[in-house]
Amino acid sequence: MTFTDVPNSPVLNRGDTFSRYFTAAGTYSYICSIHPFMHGTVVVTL
Ligand SMILES: [Cu+2]
Repeated sequence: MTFTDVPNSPVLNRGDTFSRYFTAAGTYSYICSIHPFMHGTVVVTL
């Protein structure tokens, strides 16, 4: 996953998991590095 900020994930295969710790509230968009049409958003609230 490529986030609009860092850190990004390595390439993930089916069934893989990835976690990252967000230290600030906000809306973080991400895309699949290989398939840019695969995208999502993480909303962090305090
Ligand atoms: Cu993909």
